[in-house]
Amino acid sequence: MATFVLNTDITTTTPSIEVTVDPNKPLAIGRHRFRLVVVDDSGNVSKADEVEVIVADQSAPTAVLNVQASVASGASFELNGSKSFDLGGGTIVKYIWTYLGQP
Ligand SMILES: [Ca+2]
Repeated sequence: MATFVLNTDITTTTPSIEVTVDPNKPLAIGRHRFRLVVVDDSGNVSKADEVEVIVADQSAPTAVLNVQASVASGASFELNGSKSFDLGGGTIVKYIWTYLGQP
């Protein structure tokens, strides 16, 4: 477990490391780069290897549809999806409405 700070080296004697992310401070959506340099027991230092990982919103949003319980015959009314929400760092950008007829 390690909390990485931008451009700050972390040294370990083990060959793997967890990038510990605070769920309340997630990495931004998009590409993030990491670098590894290794040193042998004679003190020889490798060239750097770098990778990119893509942090993506992989969670589906949740639709929440509200409407008043009853409306007068012939009156227009509003459907409201503003309580819908998205997790995983994304935002809702489209609402798709469908009339399904009478039950
Ligand atoms: Ca999402």
